[in-house]
Amino acid sequence: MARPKISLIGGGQIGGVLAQLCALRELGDVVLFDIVEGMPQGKMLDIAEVARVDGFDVDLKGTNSYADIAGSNVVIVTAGLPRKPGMSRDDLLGVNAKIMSQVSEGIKEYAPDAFVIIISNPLDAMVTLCQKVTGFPPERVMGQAGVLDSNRFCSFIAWELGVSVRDVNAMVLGGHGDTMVPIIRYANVNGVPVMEQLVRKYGDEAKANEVMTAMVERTKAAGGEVVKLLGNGSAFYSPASSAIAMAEAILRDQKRVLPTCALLQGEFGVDNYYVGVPCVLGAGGVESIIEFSLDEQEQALFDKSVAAVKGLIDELPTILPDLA
Ligand code: A3D
Repeated sequence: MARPKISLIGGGQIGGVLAQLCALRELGDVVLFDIVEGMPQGKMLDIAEVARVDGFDVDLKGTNSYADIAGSNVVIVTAGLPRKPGMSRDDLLGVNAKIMSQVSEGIKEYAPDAFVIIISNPLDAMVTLCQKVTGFPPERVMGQAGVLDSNRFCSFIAWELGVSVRDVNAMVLGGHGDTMVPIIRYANVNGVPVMEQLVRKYGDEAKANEVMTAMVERTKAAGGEVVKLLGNGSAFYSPASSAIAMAEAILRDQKRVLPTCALLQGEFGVDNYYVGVPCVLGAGGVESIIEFSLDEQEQALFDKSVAAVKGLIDELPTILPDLA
């Protein structure tokens, strides 16, 4: 039986890690596309030449031609500029919208049956644009942000409580920007509420709230924290691993419940906008959206985050006048 095929559009920092992870997990044959000549070919040769040590049997190809992505089951897009220290993700809209438009045309022409996972920023706007240009059904076009944002939140909780991060469950909803919404109420350690653990640890509700607020704020600013430390470029290991979890859920029909940037059609009171919500990912892509009641404060924060995404979407026709 033929192996699945995964194409990675953008062979930069995240693209290279994605390619290596696909190979290590034997998710399928991998094509790495970039406009820079030689670079994707070099990266794929480098990874392929250690297959014996790592023990994988998949074909790896670097390319500058969209024709090579034909027959892809999954396409993951990282093409576009990353931010520099001091920049917000939204500052990338103008330049990355033009790149995403070209990339989406390539996917539409050469991989018309693929599931597409976008990583390029500003995430929610780039996913919206890709869906519009490809015209693919919304369950086949989604964005990675929530898996990473939620993992960051879980990591901070685990470090604070001194427990394994594998036992922490906490989610971040909304747009992938400064207005993202970490959900405190359902954060738990194997079912035990995190807030209760913090109150027990500090013996004081006010201090527990202060510690939680600091973790929420750190989560919202976590991408920028890495950008500042790196000095050049943004996080790349963590977004790659997060997108691989999504791709694997689809390719192996795992029905994983992962925070995904998906098209809302009435869910959470939002009509026709892409934002991050818990979704079931399986062989059908975004198979369903898991809706639940937000309290008044959470809904207000979620609405604010959706409004920020809408603001970016409204700017797209100015950048791309041909966009219907
Ligand atoms: P980088 O290492 O610069 O790689 C981007 C690649 O895109 C480069 O190799 C470019 O040559 C390539 N590229 C540029 N234009 C095109 C084009 N028209 N067609 C194909 N390839 C092109 O960046 P990176 O890998 O660090 O980041 C990629 C994107 O992911 C950026 O927009 C980041 O902001 C974004 N990002 C998202 C997250 C999320 O969690 C959503 C996290 C971190 C970074």
